[in-house]
Amino acid sequence: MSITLTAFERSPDGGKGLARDTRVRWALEELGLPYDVQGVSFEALKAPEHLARNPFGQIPTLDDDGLVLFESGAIVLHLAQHHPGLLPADAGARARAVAWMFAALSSVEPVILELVTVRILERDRPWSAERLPLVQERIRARLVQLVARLGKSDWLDGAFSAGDLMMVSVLLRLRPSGLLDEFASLAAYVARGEARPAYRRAFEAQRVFNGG
Ligand code: GTB
Repeated sequence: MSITLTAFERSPDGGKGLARDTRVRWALEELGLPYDVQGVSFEALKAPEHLARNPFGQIPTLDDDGLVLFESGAIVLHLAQHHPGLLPADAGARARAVAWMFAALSSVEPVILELVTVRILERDRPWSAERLPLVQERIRARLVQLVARLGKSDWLDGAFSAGDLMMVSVLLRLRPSGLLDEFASLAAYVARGEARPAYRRAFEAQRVFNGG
């Protein structure tokens, strides 16, 4: 069995774990699967060899014994479906865990990415300052909903699952903004994820890889 993950040759975050290979590394560590990492330069991302792996010229991609996948969500789902540890055995609970993965990627991550867009990419636009509070309010609205659902539970639906792995990975992007700390139960939820030995191993591996 041979698994190769692609990651930035050197992540612009300098090893803070914000690039999306970290969530795949985390899944691989949770599942106890050995893997290699191939660093890809920004130039090589858009070259034919990598575009054959990912049509959008992005990382991460995964080569699992010749099966090449892109999209971090699809990669984590593939791994979780083929190895025990990240999806419950019960069919209903399994479907709900997958729903939480999709929720993280399509209902929570997009509003969080808007914050990156307005704060960094659109920083110099005249309307940027006016747009920022709107984006922050949209994020808060989602976080309030997550707080309500999480309640006093450790994880979103029973035992830790790929749904939590994805949700924690997405919420981590918020930490520098201070928004996460406005919601103590969510901050604690993210901290529980980060405290998992598999997350620590994944974080450390990407930190070393990126010279952080
Ligand atoms: N939907 C895809 C997935 O989930 O796999 C999105 C993949 C994606 O956005 N990949 C980014 C990429 O390859 C890296 S993770 N970008 C290069 C390009 O598009 O040319 C996004 C990212 C990049 C950098 C930081 N950082 O330095 O803080 C954080 C997150």
